[in-house]
Amino acid sequence: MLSEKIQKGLTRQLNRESESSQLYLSMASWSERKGYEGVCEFLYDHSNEERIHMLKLIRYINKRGGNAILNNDRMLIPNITSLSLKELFMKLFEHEKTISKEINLLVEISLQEKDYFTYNFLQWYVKEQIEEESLIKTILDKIELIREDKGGLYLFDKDMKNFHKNFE
Ligand code: OFO
Repeated sequence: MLSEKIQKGLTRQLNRESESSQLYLSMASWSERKGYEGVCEFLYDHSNEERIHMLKLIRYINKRGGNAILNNDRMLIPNITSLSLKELFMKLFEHEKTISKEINLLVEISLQEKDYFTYNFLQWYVKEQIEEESLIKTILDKIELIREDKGGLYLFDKDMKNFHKNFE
């Protein structure tokens, strides 16, 4: 059984992952409308990944006799319509750093509660967050290099189609 504290923390996290999925999805739609064919594929793909992160938590909570509750009343989708591509990825980078902090906090709680099953389960998320932060930072660095260069932007967008797969 999960302690009340762990149940609360895991539930919060599953809702954060659901919000992440929505955030990437809204950005995918934005970039599709802007004509960024590669960027939008990357973001649509990543939205699906975030949904998998959420699902893993739901299945784990239920398997441990908890109650996985989806509570989408705290959507954090920012208004992105006036953002540049760089600002969009800066927002994502900040978002991923916040998620990392939350995962770290959950790990801490699992140790306080002496819930080593949950501690072990969370190690997948710890590893994943290292990848997530690094992935978005790498993309931001590329955008920084390109700046206003239209040709560079075109090639960057083309590369983004496969970037996700190549990174792993
Ligand atoms: Fe679920 O890792 Fe990104 O947000």
